[in-house]
Amino acid sequence: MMHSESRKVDTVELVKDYLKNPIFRDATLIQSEILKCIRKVLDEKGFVELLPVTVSPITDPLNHPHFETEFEYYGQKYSITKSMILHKQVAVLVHKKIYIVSPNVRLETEDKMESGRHLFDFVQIDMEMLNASREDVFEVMEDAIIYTIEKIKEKYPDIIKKYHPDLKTPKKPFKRYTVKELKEKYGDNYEKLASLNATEPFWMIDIPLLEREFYDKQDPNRPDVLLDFDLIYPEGFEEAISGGEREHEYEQILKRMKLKNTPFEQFEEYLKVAKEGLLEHSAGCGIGIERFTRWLLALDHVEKTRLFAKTPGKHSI
Ligand code: ASN
Repeated sequence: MMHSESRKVDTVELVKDYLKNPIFRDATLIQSEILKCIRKVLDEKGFVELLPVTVSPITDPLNHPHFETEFEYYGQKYSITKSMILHKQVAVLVHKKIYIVSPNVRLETEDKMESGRHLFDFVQIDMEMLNASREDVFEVMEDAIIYTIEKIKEKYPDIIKKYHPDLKTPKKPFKRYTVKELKEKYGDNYEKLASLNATEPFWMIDIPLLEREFYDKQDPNRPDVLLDFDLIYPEGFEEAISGGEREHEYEQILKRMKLKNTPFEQFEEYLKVAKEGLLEHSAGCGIGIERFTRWLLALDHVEKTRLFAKTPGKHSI
């Protein structure tokens, strides 16, 4: 158990830090520009921005240990959204290209306190495209990242010079590496080591079947891997994006749930829609806004990228 002192935050000192430490001002300014730039690219490509779902009886089961946020309201159980993935699969039937600036609450365990990459309340821009492949998603996100970096370097050269003077604008197409390739080269700690060795962001593709949830599509030709991906930042900043092509066929979703002992009851409403045959093939992803800010400014921790940040295991306001 972590000593309780390490959890405590002196709120008055924190507010004083916001006022005198330029990091908070600089990082929130850059973050505001990130939001504007990604929105601009997605809007120009014909995406429709939807409002976030913050509570629902169904949410992302996630693939790592965490605490639940369940509460009951007039006889129905709700959770705070961990990601809007299951809602995106439905929303994309209404508009073919969608995105949401989506707050997610994931009650991470305290061992994530010092990872530098985790907040238990964070925001991702979650996008989804109907009838699309992962290549289509790469194209959109590469444009969004390149445009954002160019714009920020142009508009805030002094801030970038101060925090990340050697920040390079990546070139399209970003490189792709399979998990298998990375494991062979770097061993078990492949994500961290490959990130440390890279000088530009790269796509990590073909994640093994059991390492992701039932909504990411199994490759029909190579059933031990998924048609999904992460984007990895260079210089040791690790995961930027995760996404994939989606399972939409009821039988396949059930099979995938069984493989990981996912309790059907929790996804009853989602399964009803899938059983009715309403879901269609789609692909999409989410980009973490605090992590993008952290990388652009080469900060040691995402908690410096927002006011009132919620660090796993720590107290906060
Ligand atoms: N946003 C991710 C996706 O689209 C899901 C997640 O955040 N777990 O696949």
